[in-house]
Amino acid sequence: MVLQRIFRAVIMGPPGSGKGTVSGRITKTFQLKHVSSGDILRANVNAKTELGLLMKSCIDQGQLVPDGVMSRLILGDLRALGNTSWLLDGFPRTVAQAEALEDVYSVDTVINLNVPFQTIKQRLTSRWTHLPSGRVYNTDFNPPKVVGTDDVTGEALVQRDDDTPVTVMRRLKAYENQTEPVLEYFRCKGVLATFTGTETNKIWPHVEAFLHKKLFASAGNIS
Ligand code: G5P
Ligand code: MG
Repeated sequence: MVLQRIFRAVIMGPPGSGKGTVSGRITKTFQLKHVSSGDILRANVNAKTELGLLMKSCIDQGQLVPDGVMSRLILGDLRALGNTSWLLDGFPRTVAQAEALEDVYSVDTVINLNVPFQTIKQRLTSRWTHLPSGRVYNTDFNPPKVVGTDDVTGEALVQRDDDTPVTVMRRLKAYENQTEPVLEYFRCKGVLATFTGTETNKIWPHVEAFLHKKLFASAGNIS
């Protein structure tokens, strides 16, 4: 499907709610570029850039990276994309970040994955990640074809340093305190769409149908 106008979307939800998983399905189905703040930060940590070295302890402790650093990083990346339709995953995460984004871009829709915390805690300890691409696996839900190996590249999978039970609890607290107010911010703007459930495979058809409707109604398309 080729969109006739630029479409800008955000995906939100607590840590482990399936943002990365659903983003993968959205980008496969629709022509949106996936921009994940967590993937960008982890790429910096992995490459030992100055930013990565500075932010590693913050990420590993389950705390948010300072707003100014984050907004500069993501807005710079979005600018570099030019006139492209995108899906932002993990940003904005505070009201200050949402305001910084809205200063430059108007967001068409915000998909909110509302998954109970109890469901999430079990998932994250069995997550395996391919760092260069951000592809995620789960030993129960979507295991890789070969244990410990990315399906596409054959490269090694790793467990994230912030997926320990203690850090997951801190990340959930940070979400409650700093990110939940962003949902209200977007609700007031009339762009928030919430999808509730405990299984991605049951949530996904609703997200897909919603985006189809949104894109057909607002953008039209040519196949
Ligand atoms: P991230 O990288 O943005 P989080 O904590 O928001 O990290 P995370 O952990 O990446 O979110 P997700 O993307 O929502 O989770 O979930 P996922 O990876 O798709 O799915 C989680 C697991 O569940 C996977 O193993 C998946 O296979 C499995 N799964 C999915 N669906 C199902 C299902 O239906 N059933 C089962 N059984 N399993 C399923 O941010 C990381 C850190 O970076 C910094 C912060 O320090 C943050 O903590 N950061 C920022 N700081 C400030 N501002 C920002 N904007 C920041 N962005 C990042
Ligand atoms: Mg993610």
